[in-house]
Amino acid sequence: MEQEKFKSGFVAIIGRPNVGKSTLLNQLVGHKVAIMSDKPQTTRHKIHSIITRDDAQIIFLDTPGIHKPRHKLGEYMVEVALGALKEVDVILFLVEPQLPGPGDEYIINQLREVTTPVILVINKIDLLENKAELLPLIDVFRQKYNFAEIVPVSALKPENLDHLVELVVSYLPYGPKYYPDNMVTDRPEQFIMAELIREKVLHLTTQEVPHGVAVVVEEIEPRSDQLLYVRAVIYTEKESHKAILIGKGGRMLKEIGRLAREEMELLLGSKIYLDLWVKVKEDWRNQDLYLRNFGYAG
Ligand code: GDP
Ligand code: MG
Ligand code: K
Repeated sequence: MEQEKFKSGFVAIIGRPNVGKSTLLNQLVGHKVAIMSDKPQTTRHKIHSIITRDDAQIIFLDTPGIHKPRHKLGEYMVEVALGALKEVDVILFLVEPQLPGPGDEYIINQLREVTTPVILVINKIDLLENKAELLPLIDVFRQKYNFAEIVPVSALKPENLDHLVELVVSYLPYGPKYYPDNMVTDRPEQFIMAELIREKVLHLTTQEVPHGVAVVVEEIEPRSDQLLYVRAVIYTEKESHKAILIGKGGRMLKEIGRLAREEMELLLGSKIYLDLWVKVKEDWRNQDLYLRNFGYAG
């Protein structure tokens, strides 16, 4: 492929919580980078994942969910998401195969401020009993916004994802290969480790605990050729949550640590000693200082 024919660009994936943004990213890139959970709002950071082909490089941002903010962290998340939309070449707007709800309408209204081409991705079509239901749905969405394309897919199954990638590439400008071929993310290991631990917390705990949780990897130190020492802290807002996270006789924390460690070892290909702590920081979500400490701002 001639250099000047190479295409490259940035793609933002947006949509209500739980529409399948992380699942789509993981499926497209084929590596576990974005963090999945069955609870909403697990993705707080922009995650860059990268697809490199002979003719193109697509760099994906997994933006935080755009929704009406309820606290400072929420405001920051919306800001990040909207800011990202103006810098990208293509926006993938994910919805479920249902009539647009208030969450979708809110995002569509935000999109009126950007000129970037928006591809509407109707995800989870595997849940439809009859694919003919798609046609009236596509019409409803078409009337709400001037989408560049409308593509039904299943991120999970997967279905129609190759077509989606082709469409994305068709909207990319000619440009350089920004990242080396074998790179799938530009996030440091520290961040990915913290997200893996947070994912385990989300999976193993219930209801009120997860959204008040942040994980910080404070230290990574090779102890030998084969062993990496990692110290991480799970910050929570309440003593009662701390008790849940530690569990009877420390069982919950052990289980979180074991599952996270196993995945880190797979990811990094080395043995890991995970030194995992739980600490209480009251109301951290409303304090800018803590947001900064946790890497959400600045
Ligand atoms: P996000 O909040 O938008 O990042 O959504 P996730 O990727 O975390 O997915 C939320 C839930 O929807 C998870 O339980 C996924 O397994 C599920 N999901 C995602 N894509 C599909 C799909 O194409 N079909 C079905 N049936 N479920 C999906
Ligand atoms: Mg997500
Ligand atoms: K989620």
